[in-house]
Amino acid sequence: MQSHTRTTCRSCESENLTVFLDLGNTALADRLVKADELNCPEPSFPLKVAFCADCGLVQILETVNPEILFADDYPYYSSFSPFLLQHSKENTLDLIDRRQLTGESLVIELASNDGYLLKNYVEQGIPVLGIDPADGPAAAANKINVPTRCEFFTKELAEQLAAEGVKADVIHGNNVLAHVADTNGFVAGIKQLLKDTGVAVIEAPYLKPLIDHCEFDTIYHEHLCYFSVSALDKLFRRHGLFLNEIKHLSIHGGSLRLYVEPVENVGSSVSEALAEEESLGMTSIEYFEDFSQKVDVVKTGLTALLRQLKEEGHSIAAYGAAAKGATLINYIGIGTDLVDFVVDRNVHKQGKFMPGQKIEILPPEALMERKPDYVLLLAWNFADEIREQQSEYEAQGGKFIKPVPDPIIL
Ligand code: DWN
Repeated sequence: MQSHTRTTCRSCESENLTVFLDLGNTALADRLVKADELNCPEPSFPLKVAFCADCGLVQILETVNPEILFADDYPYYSSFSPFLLQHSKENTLDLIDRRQLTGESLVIELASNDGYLLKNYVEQGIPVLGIDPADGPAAAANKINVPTRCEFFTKELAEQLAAEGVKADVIHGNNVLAHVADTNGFVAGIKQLLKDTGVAVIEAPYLKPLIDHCEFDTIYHEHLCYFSVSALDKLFRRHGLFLNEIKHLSIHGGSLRLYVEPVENVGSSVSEALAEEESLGMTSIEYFEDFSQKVDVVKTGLTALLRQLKEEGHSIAAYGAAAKGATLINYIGIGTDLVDFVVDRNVHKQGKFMPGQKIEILPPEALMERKPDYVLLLAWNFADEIREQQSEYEAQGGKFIKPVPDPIIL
């Protein structure tokens, strides 16, 4: 099965779904094209976004086979972002203190990637277990002594581990809850694997900034769900878990860190967010009805800006072979007629080509070698970090373009 189109909600199984955005048939955002595949047909799948009137979950309707999305050759390695490494270290040190973790504790991370987060516990002598289906990142984690099982986390795996006496004091799950095809099974697995005194600490992009800042490029086939606090609250309660605390994070364009426990102890951070979403109307379709028009305003504005720069004789490159970058260039139609190349620090991406538009991916050094007049920030969520890193490029007159929420030259 390459993909399946749902007609019911991923969380509550309701049929009361309304599509409010259609990004068309789209290439897979993290399926970078190899040089010897440039003339081969590229798989693409529908990318429609719907709202569930019964539980409020925003979701895409197409489920692409996870084996295609995440298994072999998955190019995303978390450790290529120094900001993300620091962000994760602070999170782990805070939890070691809050939960008084010791050598008798166990920390499990779901979608543990290359060990970027669990390594902080290993350094403190706290036992860990990583679970990630992508063979490259899992192998990289095992190489730095972060014990990692290269497989998908499922309710069945949770039951198997629990039967072996494996129970976690802390379960991490960063940028994974939105990715799993079996949303309910995944949450039920967390419940199965968590000690009664344990906590699941989950990070996921937050729906509110996505809509407020028109971050439509963060929509791609890996991201099946786009979470509001109210939709998350209903999802966890369905499985005897309680969303007791949230923290708002700036990472990835605006995320939530969720603290989920088997005991109900809902704090003000959650009750305030639920009240705000209710008052804003995020629990009804009207909140989303003009989003499609907002997206087309960005499409028109960015296309006009890039075309004007090209007509003025300027050269344009892009920074960040990000999944979000694939959505942006493919929905808007930004090809090699406008952008000469993309740069990215991830060596696993260099030498390949962007999905759909097939723009070549080079190391960041190409910016100083080729000195494009403008660089489109496809990884706009790391703008500060990238501009600091590329300060010499800007000092010599290079300019960055931020595509969302409004296309601007920085
Ligand atoms: O959910 C997901 C998010 C968290 O990460 C995954 N499904 C896929 C991925 O999405 P993305 O590729 O849009 O995420 P990033 O982390 O915004 O991508 C940034 C890209 O930019 C990476 O390819 C790394 C690269 N990069 C770089 O070249 N130089 C990043 C930084 C910070 C840099 O300095």
